Amino acid sequence: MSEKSVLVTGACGEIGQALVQSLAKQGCRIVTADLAPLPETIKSLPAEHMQGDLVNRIKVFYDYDFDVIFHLAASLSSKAEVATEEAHRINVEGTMQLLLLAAYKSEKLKKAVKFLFPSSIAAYGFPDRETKHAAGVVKEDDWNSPHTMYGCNKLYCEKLGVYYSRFYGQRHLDPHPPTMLDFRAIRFPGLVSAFTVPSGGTSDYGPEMLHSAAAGKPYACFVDASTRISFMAMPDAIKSLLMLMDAPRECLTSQVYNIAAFSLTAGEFRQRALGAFPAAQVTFEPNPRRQGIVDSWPEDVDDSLARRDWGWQPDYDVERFFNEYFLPEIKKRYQKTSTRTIE
Ligand code: AKB
Repeated sequence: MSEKSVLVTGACGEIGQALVQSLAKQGCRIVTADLAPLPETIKSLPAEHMQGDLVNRIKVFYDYDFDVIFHLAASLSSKAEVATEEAHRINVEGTMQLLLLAAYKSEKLKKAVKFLFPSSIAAYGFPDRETKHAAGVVKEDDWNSPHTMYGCNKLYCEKLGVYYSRFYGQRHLDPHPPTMLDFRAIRFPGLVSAFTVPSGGTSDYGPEMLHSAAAGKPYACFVDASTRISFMAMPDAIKSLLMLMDAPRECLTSQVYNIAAFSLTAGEFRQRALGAFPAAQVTFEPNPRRQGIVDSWPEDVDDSLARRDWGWQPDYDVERFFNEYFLPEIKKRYQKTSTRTIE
Protein backbone atom coordinates (compact mmCIF):
# COMPACT_ATOMS: atom_id res chain seq x y z
CA MET A 1 0.00 0.00 0.00
CA SER A 2 1.16 3.53 -0.78
CA GLU A 3 1.79 6.17 1.86
CA LYS A 4 1.73 8.92 -0.75
CA SER A 5 -0.10 12.10 0.07
CA VAL A 6 -1.93 13.22 -3.06
CA LEU A 7 -3.99 16.24 -4.09
CA VAL A 8 -6.46 15.81 -6.96
CA THR A 9 -8.04 19.02 -8.23
CA GLY A 10 -11.04 18.77 -10.54
CA ALA A 11 -11.84 15.55 -8.70
CA CYS A 12 -15.50 15.59 -9.77
CA GLY A 13 -14.64 15.61 -13.47
CA GLU A 14 -14.42 12.50 -15.63
CA ILE A 15 -10.68 11.90 -15.17
CA GLY A 16 -10.89 12.97 -11.54
CA GLN A 17 -13.51 10.43 -10.54
CA ALA A 18 -11.67 7.54 -12.20
CA LEU A 19 -8.28 8.65 -10.86
CA VAL A 20 -9.48 9.04 -7.28
CA GLN A 21 -10.88 5.49 -7.40
CA SER A 22 -7.49 4.15 -8.54
CA LEU A 23 -5.51 6.17 -5.99
CA ALA A 24 -7.80 4.98 -3.20
CA LYS A 25 -7.11 1.36 -4.26
CA GLN A 26 -3.39 2.10 -3.98
CA GLY A 27 -3.93 3.32 -0.40
CA CYS A 28 -2.89 6.93 -1.02
CA ARG A 29 -3.89 9.67 1.42
CA ILE A 30 -6.12 11.77 -0.83
CA VAL A 31 -7.29 15.35 -0.69
CA THR A 32 -9.78 16.22 -3.42
CA ALA A 33 -10.69 19.71 -4.60
CA ASP A 34 -13.50 20.85 -6.86
CA LEU A 35 -16.14 23.55 -7.19
CA ALA A 36 -18.76 20.83 -6.80
CA PRO A 37 -19.49 18.40 -3.98
CA LEU A 38 -18.11 14.89 -4.54
CA PRO A 39 -20.37 12.67 -6.67
CA GLU A 40 -21.71 9.33 -5.40
CA THR A 41 -19.00 7.41 -7.31
CA ILE A 42 -16.24 8.65 -5.00
CA LYS A 43 -18.11 10.11 -2.03
CA SER A 44 -17.62 7.07 0.17
CA LEU A 45 -13.87 6.75 -0.50
CA PRO A 46 -11.42 7.86 2.19
CA ALA A 47 -10.64 11.34 0.88
CA GLU A 48 -10.83 14.80 2.40
CA HIS A 49 -12.78 17.11 0.10
CA MET A 50 -12.20 20.85 -0.30
CA GLN A 51 -15.15 22.37 -2.09
CA GLY A 52 -14.72 25.81 -3.63
CA ASP A 53 -12.70 28.03 -5.90
CA LEU A 54 -9.07 26.92 -5.98
CA VAL A 55 -7.66 30.37 -6.74
CA ASN A 56 -9.48 32.00 -3.80
CA ARG A 57 -8.73 29.18 -1.40
CA ILE A 58 -5.13 28.41 -2.32
CA LYS A 59 -3.81 29.29 1.18
CA VAL A 60 -5.66 26.29 2.66
CA PHE A 61 -3.51 23.92 0.61
CA TYR A 62 -0.29 25.29 2.15
CA ASP A 63 -1.22 23.42 5.36
CA TYR A 64 -0.58 20.09 3.58
CA ASP A 65 2.61 18.42 2.41
CA PHE A 66 1.64 16.69 -0.80
CA ASP A 67 3.99 14.23 -2.49
CA VAL A 68 1.98 14.41 -5.71
CA ILE A 69 -0.44 16.95 -7.19
CA PHE A 70 -2.74 15.94 -10.03
CA HIS A 71 -4.05 19.27 -11.27
CA LEU A 72 -7.06 18.23 -13.35
CA ALA A 73 -9.35 21.25 -12.80
CA ALA A 74 -9.98 22.98 -16.13
CA SER A 75 -12.54 24.71 -18.29
CA LEU A 76 -12.59 22.58 -21.46
CA SER A 77 -12.34 23.74 -25.04
CA SER A 78 -15.96 24.50 -26.06
CA LYS A 79 -16.86 26.09 -22.73
CA ALA A 80 -13.64 28.12 -22.66
CA GLU A 81 -14.52 29.70 -26.03
CA VAL A 82 -17.71 31.22 -24.66
CA ALA A 83 -16.21 32.38 -21.34
CA THR A 84 -12.61 33.18 -22.16
CA GLU A 85 -11.71 35.23 -19.08
CA GLU A 86 -13.20 32.68 -16.74
CA ALA A 87 -11.29 29.96 -18.61
CA HIS A 88 -8.04 31.85 -18.26
CA ARG A 89 -8.63 32.25 -14.55
CA ILE A 90 -9.42 28.57 -14.03
CA ASN A 91 -6.88 27.14 -16.47
CA VAL A 92 -3.94 29.48 -15.99
CA GLU A 93 -4.27 31.23 -12.62
CA GLY A 94 -5.28 28.00 -10.89
CA THR A 95 -2.28 26.17 -12.38
CA MET A 96 0.08 29.02 -11.52
CA GLN A 97 -1.06 29.10 -7.89
CA LEU A 98 -0.56 25.35 -7.52
CA LEU A 99 2.84 25.46 -9.23
CA LEU A 100 3.91 28.15 -6.75
CA LEU A 101 2.71 25.96 -3.89
CA ALA A 102 4.59 22.93 -5.24
CA ALA A 103 7.73 25.01 -5.84
CA TYR A 104 7.61 26.42 -2.29
CA LYS A 105 7.07 23.00 -0.66
CA SER A 106 9.77 21.32 -2.75
CA GLU A 107 12.29 23.96 -1.73
CA LYS A 108 11.23 24.06 1.93
CA LEU A 109 11.01 20.30 2.52
CA LYS A 110 13.94 19.52 0.17
CA LYS A 111 11.81 16.95 -1.63
CA ALA A 112 10.52 17.43 -5.16
CA VAL A 113 6.72 17.55 -5.27
CA LYS A 114 5.51 15.70 -8.37
CA PHE A 115 3.12 17.83 -10.42
CA LEU A 116 1.08 15.81 -12.93
CA PHE A 117 -0.63 18.00 -15.50
CA PRO A 118 -3.17 16.81 -18.08
CA SER A 119 -2.47 18.77 -21.22
CA SER A 120 -4.30 18.09 -24.45
CA ILE A 121 -4.22 17.64 -28.22
CA ALA A 122 -5.72 21.16 -28.10
CA ALA A 123 -2.14 22.41 -27.66
CA TYR A 124 -1.77 21.79 -31.41
CA GLY A 125 -3.27 24.03 -34.06
CA PHE A 126 -3.59 23.49 -37.81
CA PRO A 127 -4.62 26.34 -40.08
CA ASP A 128 -7.04 24.14 -42.07
CA ARG A 129 -8.18 20.59 -42.73
CA GLU A 130 -5.88 20.05 -45.69
CA THR A 131 -2.81 20.87 -43.59
CA LYS A 132 -4.10 18.69 -40.76
CA HIS A 133 -4.63 15.79 -43.13
CA ALA A 134 -1.24 16.23 -44.78
CA ALA A 135 0.52 16.33 -41.37
CA GLY A 136 -1.09 13.06 -40.18
CA VAL A 137 0.65 11.93 -36.99
CA VAL A 138 2.34 14.74 -35.02
CA LYS A 139 5.21 14.86 -32.54
CA GLU A 140 5.19 16.98 -29.37
CA ASP A 141 7.01 19.96 -30.90
CA ASP A 142 5.08 20.11 -34.17
CA TRP A 143 2.29 22.59 -34.87
CA ASN A 144 2.22 24.19 -31.40
CA SER A 145 -0.05 27.06 -32.46
CA PRO A 146 -3.41 26.46 -30.76
CA HIS A 147 -6.57 28.15 -32.02
CA THR A 148 -8.56 27.96 -28.80
CA MET A 149 -8.41 29.65 -25.41
CA TYR A 150 -8.18 26.21 -23.80
CA GLY A 151 -5.35 25.14 -26.13
CA CYS A 152 -3.44 28.38 -25.47
CA ASN A 153 -3.95 27.85 -21.73
CA LYS A 154 -2.71 24.26 -21.87
CA LEU A 155 0.36 25.07 -23.95
CA TYR A 156 1.25 28.03 -21.73
CA CYS A 157 0.78 25.98 -18.55
CA GLU A 158 3.13 23.33 -19.95
CA LYS A 159 5.69 26.13 -20.34
CA LEU A 160 4.95 27.44 -16.83
CA GLY A 161 5.44 23.95 -15.42
CA VAL A 162 8.81 23.65 -17.13
CA TYR A 163 9.75 27.14 -15.92
CA TYR A 164 8.88 26.55 -12.25
CA SER A 165 10.51 23.14 -12.23
CA ARG A 166 13.78 24.20 -13.89
CA PHE A 167 14.38 27.94 -14.08
CA TYR A 168 12.23 29.58 -11.35
CA GLY A 169 13.95 32.80 -10.27
CA GLN A 170 17.10 31.48 -12.00
CA ARG A 171 17.71 29.40 -8.87
CA HIS A 172 19.25 26.68 -11.02
CA LEU A 173 22.28 28.99 -11.41
CA ASP A 174 22.94 29.13 -7.64
CA PRO A 175 26.05 27.25 -6.49
CA HIS A 176 23.75 25.07 -4.38
CA PRO A 177 20.39 25.09 -6.18
CA PRO A 178 17.32 24.33 -4.07
CA THR A 179 15.09 21.32 -4.72
CA MET A 180 12.71 22.19 -7.55
CA LEU A 181 9.30 20.66 -8.21
CA ASP A 182 9.00 17.76 -10.65
CA PHE A 183 6.60 18.75 -13.44
CA ARG A 184 5.26 16.08 -15.83
CA ALA A 185 2.55 16.60 -18.47
CA ILE A 186 0.57 14.30 -20.75
CA ARG A 187 -1.21 15.56 -23.86
CA PHE A 188 -4.46 13.62 -23.81
CA PRO A 189 -6.56 12.81 -26.87
CA GLY A 190 -10.37 12.71 -26.62
CA LEU A 191 -11.28 10.43 -23.71
CA VAL A 192 -14.22 8.05 -23.55
CA SER A 193 -15.58 6.63 -20.32
CA ALA A 194 -18.33 4.04 -20.05
CA PHE A 195 -19.31 5.48 -16.66
CA THR A 196 -19.43 9.25 -17.13
CA VAL A 197 -20.46 11.64 -19.90
CA PRO A 198 -18.21 14.64 -20.62
CA SER A 199 -19.32 18.27 -20.77
CA GLY A 200 -17.73 21.45 -22.07
CA GLY A 201 -15.23 19.78 -24.39
CA THR A 202 -15.16 19.47 -28.18
CA SER A 203 -14.06 15.85 -28.44
CA ASP A 204 -17.33 15.20 -26.58
CA TYR A 205 -19.11 14.16 -29.80
CA GLY A 206 -17.45 10.72 -29.60
CA PRO A 207 -18.62 9.76 -26.10
CA GLU A 208 -21.94 11.64 -26.49
CA MET A 209 -22.75 9.66 -29.63
CA LEU A 210 -21.96 6.32 -28.01
CA HIS A 211 -23.82 7.03 -24.77
CA SER A 212 -26.84 8.33 -26.72
CA ALA A 213 -26.89 5.24 -28.95
CA ALA A 214 -26.74 3.00 -25.89
CA ALA A 215 -29.50 4.94 -24.16
CA GLY A 216 -31.75 4.83 -27.26
CA LYS A 217 -31.65 8.62 -27.71
CA PRO A 218 -31.24 10.33 -31.10
CA TYR A 219 -27.96 12.20 -31.47
CA ALA A 220 -27.05 15.04 -33.83
CA CYS A 221 -23.27 15.05 -34.12
CA PHE A 222 -21.80 18.57 -34.18
CA VAL A 223 -18.91 17.67 -36.53
CA ASP A 224 -19.11 16.05 -39.96
CA ALA A 225 -18.59 12.34 -40.64
CA SER A 226 -15.07 12.68 -42.04
CA THR A 227 -13.69 14.48 -38.96
CA ARG A 228 -10.82 12.53 -37.44
CA ILE A 229 -8.95 12.88 -34.13
CA SER A 230 -7.43 10.42 -31.67
CA PHE A 231 -9.37 8.91 -28.77
CA MET A 232 -8.58 6.77 -25.75
CA ALA A 233 -10.42 4.67 -23.18
CA MET A 234 -10.60 6.29 -19.75
CA PRO A 235 -8.82 3.36 -18.03
CA ASP A 236 -5.83 3.95 -20.32
CA ALA A 237 -5.80 7.65 -19.43
CA ILE A 238 -5.67 6.76 -15.73
CA LYS A 239 -3.00 4.15 -16.38
CA SER A 240 -0.86 6.75 -18.16
CA LEU A 241 -1.09 9.22 -15.27
CA LEU A 242 -0.11 6.55 -12.74
CA MET A 243 2.72 5.29 -14.96
CA LEU A 244 4.13 8.76 -15.47
CA MET A 245 3.83 9.48 -11.74
CA ASP A 246 5.92 6.39 -10.97
CA ALA A 247 8.47 6.76 -13.78
CA PRO A 248 12.02 7.35 -12.48
CA ARG A 249 13.00 10.93 -13.19
CA GLU A 250 16.28 9.94 -14.82
CA CYS A 251 14.35 8.05 -17.53
CA LEU A 252 12.41 11.14 -18.60
CA THR A 253 13.91 13.01 -21.53
CA SER A 254 10.93 15.37 -21.78
CA GLN A 255 8.42 16.99 -19.46
CA VAL A 256 5.55 16.84 -21.96
CA TYR A 257 4.44 13.60 -23.59
CA ASN A 258 1.91 12.63 -26.26
CA ILE A 259 0.00 9.41 -25.71
CA ALA A 260 -2.17 7.65 -28.28
CA ALA A 261 -4.52 4.68 -28.53
CA PHE A 262 -6.71 4.85 -31.66
CA SER A 263 -7.79 7.40 -34.22
CA LEU A 264 -11.33 7.34 -35.65
CA THR A 265 -13.55 9.51 -37.81
CA ALA A 266 -16.95 10.58 -36.51
CA GLY A 267 -18.43 8.41 -39.28
CA GLU A 268 -16.52 5.39 -37.96
CA PHE A 269 -17.85 6.13 -34.47
CA ARG A 270 -21.35 6.07 -35.96
CA GLN A 271 -20.69 2.74 -37.70
CA ARG A 272 -19.50 1.25 -34.40
CA ALA A 273 -22.52 2.66 -32.58
CA LEU A 274 -24.88 1.18 -35.19
CA GLY A 275 -23.06 -2.15 -35.05
CA ALA A 276 -23.75 -2.42 -31.33
CA PHE A 277 -27.13 -0.63 -31.25
CA PRO A 278 -28.80 -1.11 -34.67
CA ALA A 279 -31.69 1.19 -33.77
CA ALA A 280 -29.36 4.10 -32.95
CA GLN A 281 -30.30 7.39 -34.64
CA VAL A 282 -27.15 9.37 -35.35
CA THR A 283 -27.21 12.31 -37.75
CA PHE A 284 -24.58 14.90 -38.63
CA GLU A 285 -25.36 18.58 -38.07
CA PRO A 286 -21.96 20.29 -38.00
CA ASN A 287 -21.62 23.40 -35.88
CA PRO A 288 -19.10 25.64 -37.69
CA ARG A 289 -17.30 26.80 -34.54
CA ARG A 290 -16.96 23.39 -32.96
CA GLN A 291 -16.08 21.86 -36.33
CA GLY A 292 -13.34 24.48 -36.69
CA ILE A 293 -11.91 23.59 -33.27
CA VAL A 294 -11.68 19.88 -34.08
CA ASP A 295 -10.27 20.64 -37.54
CA SER A 296 -7.38 22.44 -35.84
CA TRP A 297 -6.49 19.30 -33.81
CA PRO A 298 -4.29 16.52 -35.18
CA GLU A 299 -5.66 13.35 -36.75
CA ASP A 300 -3.28 11.35 -34.56
CA VAL A 301 -0.23 11.82 -32.35
CA ASP A 302 3.17 10.14 -32.18
CA ASP A 303 3.68 8.74 -28.69
CA SER A 304 7.06 7.08 -29.30
CA LEU A 305 8.74 9.29 -26.67
CA ALA A 306 6.36 8.07 -23.92
CA ARG A 307 6.79 4.46 -25.11
CA ARG A 308 10.56 4.74 -25.00
CA ASP A 309 10.99 6.75 -21.76
CA TRP A 310 8.40 5.22 -19.44
CA GLY A 311 7.15 2.13 -21.22
CA TRP A 312 3.77 3.56 -22.21
CA GLN A 313 1.40 1.44 -24.22
CA PRO A 314 -2.38 1.47 -24.18
CA ASP A 315 -4.36 -1.60 -23.12
CA TYR A 316 -7.25 -0.73 -25.43
CA ASP A 317 -6.90 -0.49 -29.19
CA VAL A 318 -10.14 0.24 -31.04
CA GLU A 319 -11.35 -3.38 -31.03
CA ARG A 320 -10.63 -3.98 -27.36
CA PHE A 321 -12.03 -0.53 -26.48
CA PHE A 322 -15.44 -1.40 -27.93
CA ASN A 323 -15.61 -5.13 -27.26
CA GLU A 324 -13.93 -5.48 -23.88
CA TYR A 325 -14.51 -2.12 -22.21
CA PHE A 326 -17.13 0.21 -23.57
CA LEU A 327 -19.90 -2.06 -24.83
CA PRO A 328 -20.04 -4.53 -21.91
CA GLU A 329 -20.05 -1.67 -19.38
CA ILE A 330 -22.44 0.61 -21.22
CA LYS A 331 -24.97 -2.17 -21.81
CA LYS A 332 -25.06 -2.81 -18.06
CA ARG A 333 -25.42 0.90 -17.32
CA TYR A 334 -28.35 1.58 -19.63
CA GLN A 335 -30.09 -1.69 -18.85
CA LYS A 336 -30.11 -0.62 -15.19
CA THR A 337 -31.13 2.99 -15.84
CA SER A 338 -33.22 2.95 -18.96
CA THR A 339 -34.71 6.35 -18.10
CA ARG A 340 -31.34 8.15 -17.66
CA THR A 341 -31.01 11.31 -19.78
CA ILE A 342 -27.95 12.25 -21.79
CA GLU A 343 -26.93 15.88 -21.36
C1 AKB B 1 -11.83 18.91 -25.00
O1 AKB B 1 -12.52 18.48 -25.93
O2 AKB B 1 -11.76 20.11 -24.70
C2 AKB B 1 -10.99 17.92 -24.24
C3 AKB B 1 -9.63 17.79 -24.81
C4 AKB B 1 -9.44 17.15 -26.14
O3 AKB B 1 -8.68 18.19 -24.20
N1 AKB B 1 -11.65 16.66 -24.20
